[in-house]
Amino acid sequence: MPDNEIYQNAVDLINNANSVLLTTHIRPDGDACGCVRAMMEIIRQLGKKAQPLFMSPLAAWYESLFDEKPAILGNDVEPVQLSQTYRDVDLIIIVDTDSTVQLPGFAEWLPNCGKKILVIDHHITGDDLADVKLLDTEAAAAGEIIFDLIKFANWDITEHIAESIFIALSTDTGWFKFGNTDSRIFHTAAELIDAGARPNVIYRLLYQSFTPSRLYLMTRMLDHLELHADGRIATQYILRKDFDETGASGPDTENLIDECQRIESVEVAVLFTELADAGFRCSLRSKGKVDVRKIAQKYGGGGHTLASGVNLEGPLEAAIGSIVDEITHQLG
Ligand SMILES: [Mn+2]
Repeated sequence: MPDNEIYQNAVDLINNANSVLLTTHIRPDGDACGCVRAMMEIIRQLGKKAQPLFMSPLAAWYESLFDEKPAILGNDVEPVQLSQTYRDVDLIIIVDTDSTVQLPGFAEWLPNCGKKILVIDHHITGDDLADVKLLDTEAAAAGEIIFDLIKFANWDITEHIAESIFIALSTDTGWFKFGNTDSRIFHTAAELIDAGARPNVIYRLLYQSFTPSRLYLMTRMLDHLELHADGRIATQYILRKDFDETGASGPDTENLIDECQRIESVEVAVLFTELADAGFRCSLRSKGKVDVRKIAQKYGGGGHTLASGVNLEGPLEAAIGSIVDEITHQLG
């Protein structure tokens, strides 16, 4: 845990604020959405105004956590309108990232926005966007840091807050099965259950709420599965036409990459998703032997040792070839 002084600085920033804007990285996952929702509740509970702004659309199962559809940059608010739209905001809280490339159209506004900035993050890499940064790289999820902050500040953990943080913890650990699943996360989870989080309800929301379109998208992806390097690397891809023909959307790809990890020989799973404008989003997952963050970083991306992502230009065959070469190199 970082030292108490930084936690106190974060509490002071929040106590001194009247109106808070909350955001997180593009393609928000469960940790990102759970943290935004938890912090929103905390701030409203303190009698202050809190509003979320996301960099890209939320998956339906995360959107359902919010009473009102949260604003999306580029859809509901244009980057040039940020100063005007959020003129009464005096504090910006950014969760689960401290990286400019993860906040496209938003990060550029920060240096001259004239507002205090609090970052709550557990990633090793960062761009020093904050006045105060709560960084805990040992935390399995940013939600763990928010939990520590709430306890430090003695704020109430309502059922909603417990549920939101439980979503953050459970998704960043792949429902408590990735290598980052430590005793701390189970202690935290236990406290959240005591505070009202219902694991069975959350499990159903997260993992048993597919639309038929999403399942059809998964079958398309599995049709494109290919094994390399004696079955140690699995590559898959999803093209724009797969989205169009199945009726699925971008957020529907979440976690689909993990399916092929059921194959015993697979050490690294890679999913290429064709982007609407150009190129591919390449997501990487490792069972432990390969540090996939290094590979993502080499091409300008980032993430964790076991889960990372990077945008690559096409053509697809060339992108697959480069990534497979990088992984093969590390596998030795
Ligand atoms: Mn996270």
